Amino acid sequence: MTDMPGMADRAALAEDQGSTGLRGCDGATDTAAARQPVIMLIGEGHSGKSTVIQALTGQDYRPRKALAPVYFRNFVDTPGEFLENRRFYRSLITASMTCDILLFIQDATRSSCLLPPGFAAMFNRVVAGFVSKCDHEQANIARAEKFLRNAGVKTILHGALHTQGGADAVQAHLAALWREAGGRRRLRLRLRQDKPVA
Ligand SMILES: Nc1nc2c(ncn2[C@@H]2O[C@H](COP(=O)(O)OP(=O)(O)OP(=O)(O)O)[C@@H](O)[C@H]2O)c(=O)[nH]1
Ligand SMILES: [Mg+2]
Repeated sequence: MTDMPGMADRAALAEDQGSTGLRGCDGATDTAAARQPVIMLIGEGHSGKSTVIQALTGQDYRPRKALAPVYFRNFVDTPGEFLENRRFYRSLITASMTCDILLFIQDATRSSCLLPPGFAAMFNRVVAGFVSKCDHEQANIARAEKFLRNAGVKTILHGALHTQGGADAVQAHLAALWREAGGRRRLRLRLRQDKPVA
């Protein structure tokens, strides 16, 4: 069991939280509110999902390409294929049941969007958006935000993740979303021994 992907990280996080581990919740129930939130990333292939996890956890996160959600610390990384093929939407919905916040990722350099209109309404969870690759010379942030809003996203998180200040801003925004959803435990995406990003 211990060499299953993500198991060691979940155990480490659970130990750090002083809880019995990550569990799914239905809204912010008492048990759920008292622990760290689980954040699921949804976005097309190469949109920057894994980079977001790397930046926010300060870890060299390198998932293997797999057609399954990957659990890492507070995060659930999903394959781009889950968005690219509507047959997999059910898998996204199922995976979201164990999560508290969904983060839709839209690549600012892309002139198209795979998130269907009103997609956020399919999930009974807090949904936020994040525009990736804002630093890219071909980035069009306004266009990416429009795509996210068209997908039903009301809150869009901002922050240049390659800087410590940007990562902190995104973490603060996620923490605010978690508090609004009823979470009582302070959001902490890095474990005590983690080093900050350069
Ligand atoms: N310039 C720039 N490049 C980025 C940014 N975020 C991600 N990238 C690059 O985009 C590519 C894809 O990033 P990933 O994080 O692997 O994307 P992903 O969504 O996890 O991709 P899949 O797992 O294949 O679905 C990598 O080469 C990253 O270095 C960003 O904010 N700015
Ligand atoms: Mg990835």
